[in-house]
Amino acid sequence: SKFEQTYIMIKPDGVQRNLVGAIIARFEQRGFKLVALKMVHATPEHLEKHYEDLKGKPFFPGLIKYMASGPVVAMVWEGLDAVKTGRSMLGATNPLASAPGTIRGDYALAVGRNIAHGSDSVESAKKEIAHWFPEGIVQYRSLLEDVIFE
Ligand code: DAT
Ligand code: MG
Repeated sequence: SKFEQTYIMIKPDGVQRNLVGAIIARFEQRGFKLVALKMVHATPEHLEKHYEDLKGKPFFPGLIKYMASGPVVAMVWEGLDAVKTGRSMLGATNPLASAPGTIRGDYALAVGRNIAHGSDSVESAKKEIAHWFPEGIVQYRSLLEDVIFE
């Protein structure tokens, strides 16, 4: 649906490397609508919940430490197939396999420092949006809707 939403998060390394503007610009230019945005220095507990499916993986403690090391930029982007297209814009989890032209393929080298997160399904997007934006998100009509969609 053209109102599908995905949770995109710029990780602490993306913030430190001043990539916030570049990443936001990619989503804006692709045609997505920004519906939520904030900077958060998340607690380990909050991040453990976000990554609960990965609990038990050998890299889990390091992942939580890295994600809690500084602020992240939490965003919700809306548009046609936002979840899948968001993932393809991010590139593969391991930057070694991320194509040039993707966010990870252009800006990252190491799997444990891969710049940004994107929801992997509509169902996890809903969970992640509720987890990061319990206060709710705004609703507004994009004036570009009739130009960007059929
Ligand atoms: P993705 O972020 O592409 O959805 P994921 O959900 O499988 O990937 O893993 C979450 C994050 O955990 C990933 O962005 C980076 C880190 N990670 C995944 N696999 C890893 C590994 N083998 N070594 C180190 N970090 C890893
Ligand atoms: Mg994931």
